[in-house]
Amino acid sequence: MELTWRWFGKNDKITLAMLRQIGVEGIVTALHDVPLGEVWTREQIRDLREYIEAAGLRWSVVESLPVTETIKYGGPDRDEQIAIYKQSLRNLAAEGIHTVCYNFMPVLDWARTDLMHPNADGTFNLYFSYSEFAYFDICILKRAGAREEWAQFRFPEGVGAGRDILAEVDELARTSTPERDHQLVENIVIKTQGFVSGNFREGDEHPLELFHQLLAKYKGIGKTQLRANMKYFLEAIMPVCEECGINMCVHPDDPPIEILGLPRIVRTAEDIRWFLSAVDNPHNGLTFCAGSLSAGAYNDVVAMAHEFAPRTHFVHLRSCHIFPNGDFTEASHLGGRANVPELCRIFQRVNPALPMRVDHGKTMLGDENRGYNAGYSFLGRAFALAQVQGVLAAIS
Ligand code: DNO
Repeated sequence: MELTWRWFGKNDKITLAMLRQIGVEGIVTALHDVPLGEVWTREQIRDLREYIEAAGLRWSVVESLPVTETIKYGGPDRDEQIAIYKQSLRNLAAEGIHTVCYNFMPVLDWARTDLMHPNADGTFNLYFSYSEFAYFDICILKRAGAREEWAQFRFPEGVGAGRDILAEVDELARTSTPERDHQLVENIVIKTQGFVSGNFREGDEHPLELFHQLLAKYKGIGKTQLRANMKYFLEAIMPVCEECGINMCVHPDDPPIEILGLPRIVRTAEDIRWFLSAVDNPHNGLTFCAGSLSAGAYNDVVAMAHEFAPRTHFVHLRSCHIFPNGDFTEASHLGGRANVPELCRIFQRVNPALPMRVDHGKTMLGDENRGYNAGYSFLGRAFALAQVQGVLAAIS
């Protein structure tokens, strides 16, 4: 596989020169400064591509070209937004970039409740607690109907047996402080979303109001409608992808559960089968995010890799550990549920040129003081990359 790295542009504290030193070959990035819904111009793309190439690297994958909410909920201006999307795809292809990652998660991109969960060895990982997320939903966001929905919530078979989420939420409500509430909002809305989604930004003063406005757009939209909207989008862009040789690869929902009363449609093998066959075109493919998929107790990640490798255009290597109570954390890249070594074997065999990035990494050895984006440490990711390089060497 091609060894790539997610880099956040010219202001990233991690420089391209540093990445050369650890064996990175390709860069995964986006035009992070272009506001949501605007065309990525050829000039802007060329400028960044040349910057990357001047450092001896190549721009391998776009992550992400954002699909605006109106396309997801099917708003009145979605065709306009799709036309803009197509133009950005044409411009990317004209500059030689042919792999485009995106997601179809409504409102919230990825979700975690704790970004600095301490491990016994002194490192830190990302963590998702169901009760803290439910507490955010019910007591901080105060979403209408949230308590009733959480009362109905069932963990997948094998985890979370006997857990009473509402009792835990009430206990959190009793013991929480304004500082802890603030931290939870920072974790769920600002620090995880700010650098990836474009819906929320560092410094937003009223993130919860914005949250409510976005949630309101999805009133009455369930799984069937969201699927129809994804199909509409994919059918509209496929002719451009064929003409320009662009491979689209949707990122799975992270975590692969329905949250905030919103449908999520890229969670399971059945979901992936659905969108691949609904628009059965080789340019319509998957970002195989082993981390996101392994956070779902019902997902057999290795079996999914066997099944979906032929339509996988980009791989994220990472692995989650699910605790008996259902919460999950991000495990070592050689541990957890995903079985990264076996995934490397599968993808390496199907397509040795497939771009792969190690996804997230522990925060370790001083990463914590450097102000990196959540999950995107330098030493933690470099360590994981070295582990994967070793696995790949052993395989070949
Ligand atoms: C988080 C990421 C996601 C991902 C987007 C792709 O670390 O995996 O933000 O980049 O969902 O569109």
